[in-house]
Amino acid sequence: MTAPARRPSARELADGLLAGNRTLLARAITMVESRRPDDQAVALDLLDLILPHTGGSLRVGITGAPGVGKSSFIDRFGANLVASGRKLAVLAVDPSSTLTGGSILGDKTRMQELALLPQAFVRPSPSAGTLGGAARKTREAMLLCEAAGFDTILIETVGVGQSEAAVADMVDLLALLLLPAGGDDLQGIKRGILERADLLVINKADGLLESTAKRTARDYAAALHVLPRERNEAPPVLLTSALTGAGIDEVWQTLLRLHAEATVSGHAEERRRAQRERWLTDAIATGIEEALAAQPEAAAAREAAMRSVTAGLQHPGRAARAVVEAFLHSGAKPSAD
Ligand SMILES: Nc1nc2c(ncn2[C@@H]2O[C@H](COP(=O)(O)OP(=O)(O)O)[C@@H](O)[C@H]2O)c(=O)[nH]1
Ligand SMILES: [Mg+2]
Repeated sequence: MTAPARRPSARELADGLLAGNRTLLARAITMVESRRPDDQAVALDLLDLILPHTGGSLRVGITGAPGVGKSSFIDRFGANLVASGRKLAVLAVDPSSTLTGGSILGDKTRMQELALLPQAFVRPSPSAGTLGGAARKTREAMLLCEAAGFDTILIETVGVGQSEAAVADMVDLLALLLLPAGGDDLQGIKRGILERADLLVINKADGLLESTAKRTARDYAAALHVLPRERNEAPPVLLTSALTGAGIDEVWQTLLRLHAEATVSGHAEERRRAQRERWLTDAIATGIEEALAAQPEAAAAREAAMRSVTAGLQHPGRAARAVVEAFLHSGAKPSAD
């Protein structure tokens, strides 16, 4: 029996990944995703060390319904980026992929081309137990990839519920992939995500579906014009085929143009600032939540409150007050990390 590998220190991980060591990058991401308190302590130190080397990449979210072709698209798109000299990291957050036993088997095979390239790094993120399937630590993983020298980060997320909103909160640009189909009803796509997408891509615009795809693009373009948006401009609608590669390069050119415009207008920096703010707010809420759960009296008070609120005996505001009181008077201390 071989002894388990010694846990690397934050310094070793930082030095290794700053030097571009991919094995240590992978271990660092595992460390950051770990729920073990000793791992979390190392992860926080590691993030302190690498922080000055982060923020320099273009961060792009790729979202859309299962089967729309996100992984296939990323494989093609990513190969093009690498060919043009970019260093690409792909973080795949796809609960449907993890169903097959904790690994992203389906995507791994679909990102065959990319996975073989030394300039690309493909990493599935476990999404179990997180809000809407967005990985709990995708933001941290993204910073680690940046510190390791990747200048382009793609985050694949399945377009369900809150996961796409969570991803929109961590990227510079969000591309929404759609299928060629009756655009009349907007395919049941929620308005929320249409309002947040910077770019719409009708994928599978090939073979028999090509003319349908064109019509779908027109329908969306028309619908987007009447949709209220944060910024004034409606997002571009493009056609691609991940099968033939058609339109893939135009997606990249469009993303670069949108990013250049957002940089000039100040919108890009404003978006990152708002994202850091949201991240801190989330981290504080998570920290308090964990501290509360770890404190027996407060946890018991919460259970009692939950029972009386769900039974309709107390209104949530009053019950919450009791939980907070129990917590504050419990002398709870945040865990040492
Ligand atoms: N005809 C056609 N099929 C595609 C295209 N892109 C993906 N597919 C197929 O659609 C299926 C789902 O693709 P996948 O990339 O796994 O979708 P994801 O779930 O969104 O990641 C696979 O069988 C792909 O081969 C495309 O552009 N054209
Ligand atoms: Mg996929």
